[in-house]
Amino acid sequence: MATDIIRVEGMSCEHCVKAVTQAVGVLPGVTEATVDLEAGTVAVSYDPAQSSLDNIESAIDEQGYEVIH
Ligand SMILES: [Cu+2]
Repeated sequence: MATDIIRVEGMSCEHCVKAVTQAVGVLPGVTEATVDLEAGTVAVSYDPAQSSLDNIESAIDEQGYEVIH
């Protein structure tokens, strides 16, 4: 199990929180996705054998938010 904190730009309201939480939450192996709106971060716990950090970042990107490295 891995936990990563991903910085995301463009999340501004509860709609964004829901969109990102859902998009990440449905990925295989993801057990927890928590958005911190104030900090602009998403904390993700996942099984690296099922989803990679790249997959997770792509899912956030597809929702229209920018992942910051
Ligand atoms: Cu929003």
